[in-house]
Amino acid sequence: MDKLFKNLDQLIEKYDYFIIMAHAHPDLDALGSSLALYKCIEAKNKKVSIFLNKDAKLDDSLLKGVQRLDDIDFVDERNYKIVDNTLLFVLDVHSDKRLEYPEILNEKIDVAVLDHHIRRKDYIKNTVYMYINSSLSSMIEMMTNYLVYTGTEINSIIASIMLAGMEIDTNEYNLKTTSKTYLAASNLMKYGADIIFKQELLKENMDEYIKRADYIKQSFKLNDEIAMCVLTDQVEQPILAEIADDLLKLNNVEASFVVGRIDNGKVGISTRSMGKINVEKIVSKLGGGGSTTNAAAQLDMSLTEVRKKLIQLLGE
Ligand SMILES: [Mn+2]
Repeated sequence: MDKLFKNLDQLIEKYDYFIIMAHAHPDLDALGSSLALYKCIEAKNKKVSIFLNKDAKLDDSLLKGVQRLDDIDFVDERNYKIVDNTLLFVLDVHSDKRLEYPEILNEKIDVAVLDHHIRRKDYIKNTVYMYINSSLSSMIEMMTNYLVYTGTEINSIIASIMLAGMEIDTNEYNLKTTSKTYLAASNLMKYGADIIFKQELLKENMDEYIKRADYIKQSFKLNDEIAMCVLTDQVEQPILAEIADDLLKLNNVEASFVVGRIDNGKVGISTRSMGKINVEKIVSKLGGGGSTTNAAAQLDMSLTEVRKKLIQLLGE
């Protein structure tokens, strides 16, 4: 990754002011990696802001983190300013539609993209720099390495946020986790990550937990290996993914398929696999995508139709 870091050093050298922006509905990987990049830029005596609407309805864990940060310059759509020689760093996302504030791309501004998601067709065009490495566990793994490379120090609050973010993105060190991921975690501990604060950040709402447990109770096995859950309530797509993750933790589940109506009026599918069953292959037949062990789709069909179609595909 040294080549990437050399490029980042050169980019930071070239511009005077930086805005860091991640995806809409930011998570701890988005925030944690933004904070690390912020500190690296600041250490080079350059001006930098993180674009995050602190008044927007933020995820609980994100709010707990943001509240503990005092020396970070946050901007949002109401007060951000673009000066001469500004670079927009886009982190943890590379599709224009998924940006926290896509309208910023209409400004005359240079854009650099750093991401760890599988490359999509609707990536941001005309960037001055783009680095996408979907084999990386998280943006935090990338940015922890950049902290080490540049010798930049961070405080215990940021280190804890980063450790929590990496734990979420790897699904507790199960997904895309390599020896380098653990090395990054070890480095975050060296920076003073606090295990208690990290646990605070990862605590979840009891009602949401019970609701998810209810859905899991309604799940059924399609055969010896596949678990399925069909949600009758309308939910947000991340809930489908969380249930799919939970089902995969159970004995004799090689793959999990979760289907439910989501907020945009479509029917969402979230799938997870231990590796033996290629869920991407199945979901791609319905217009979705992802990786062999983690894939999703959104369809303009009724819940019953999707369920039927999916069971039929799984039967093949
Ligand atoms: Mn991420």
